[in-house]
Amino acid sequence: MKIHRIEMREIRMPLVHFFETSFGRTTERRIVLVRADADGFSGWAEVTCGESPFYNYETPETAWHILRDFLVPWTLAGEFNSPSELAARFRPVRGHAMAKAALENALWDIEAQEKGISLARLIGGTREEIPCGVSIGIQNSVEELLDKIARELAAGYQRIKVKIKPGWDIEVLERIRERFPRVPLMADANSAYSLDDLPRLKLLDRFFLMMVEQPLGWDDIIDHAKLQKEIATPICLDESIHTSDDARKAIEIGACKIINIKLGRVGGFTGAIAMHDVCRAKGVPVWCGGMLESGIGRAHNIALSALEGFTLPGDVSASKRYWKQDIIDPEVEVSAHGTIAVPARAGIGYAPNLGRIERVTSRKESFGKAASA
Ligand code: OSB
Ligand code: MG
Repeated sequence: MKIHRIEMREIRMPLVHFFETSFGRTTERRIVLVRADADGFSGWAEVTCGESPFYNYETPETAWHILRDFLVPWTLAGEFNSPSELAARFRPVRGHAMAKAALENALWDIEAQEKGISLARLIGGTREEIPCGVSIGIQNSVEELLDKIARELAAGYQRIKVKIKPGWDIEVLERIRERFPRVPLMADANSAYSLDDLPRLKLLDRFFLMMVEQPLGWDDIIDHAKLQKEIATPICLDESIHTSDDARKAIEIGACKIINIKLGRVGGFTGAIAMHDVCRAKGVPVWCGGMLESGIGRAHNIALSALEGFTLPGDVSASKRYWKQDIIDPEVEVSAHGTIAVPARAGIGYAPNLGRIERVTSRKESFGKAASA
């Protein structure tokens, strides 16, 4: 595969409802999209970082810089037998996994189109539909949160994840359990606690949560291992797991029982598949996390979730929960039993809506040569 042209663009799209975590509130997304052209095919992917360096250190601005000045020229300079070779080519750049993932994942889309198969099948995915949950942010009131949960359950979603932080945790979970005693429920703290909060974290065991996600430091596994010995609720790690080796170490020291795999955080499909394989060999279930993606990133998440080890419902849900109008056709829809059908069409299986993408673009830059034909 020889990439002859790469286009980067930034799009801006308001969320239909703000999304709030322990690190802040998002109302409008800024997303860097990458389009790579090779052999008559175009592959698309997105950088999944947030607008501010709060989930991790990447932002649209850092991704633009790293892509434009390093990753894009390196990609245009070579030929590849497989998209997985990009990971090795990108290794000199430390970190910046979300910038790397966008380019690598665009090449996976091209590879699937060249082979005439779906991206899900190309990476070894076997599922025809994936189980879906929703991640519900911190709301202005508990009543609003309870209403939202009721609506998502009525729509068919298989599990509810709520965001927690000090001041929005035990009392909120109590109210949720009062009204929904048996729904599959989990809580994500996005690193809002430390071991000093142990007495409070122990109270989580009252609620029979499926798991608590990343309660402690964003770069920690040691304290999570200490915490896991003190609580019955399974710990799921997100922020602190970047490589399959991180996953192996965390599992070996007992820092978690479940891992949330995000394509951006792990640098793309090559890293995600490796992490999935390590977890599977160790009997640790995984699920696919979300980063408020546009339809492009969402399509990649659906393909990843088709792998056998993704046994738990993920944070991959319908386009309309995020956008008035998504940038792909068709939009991602969820069935009444809380699943998304994995598309059988070649590549990511959804068509980027070029007119719509153009309308929401705020900047654009191209590299390499247009096709000569
Ligand atoms: O921790 O999983 C997280 C969104 C932004 C940053 C971090 C996280 C999230 C979500 C949203 O939980 C998941 C989604 O609906 O895309
Ligand atoms: Mg999380």
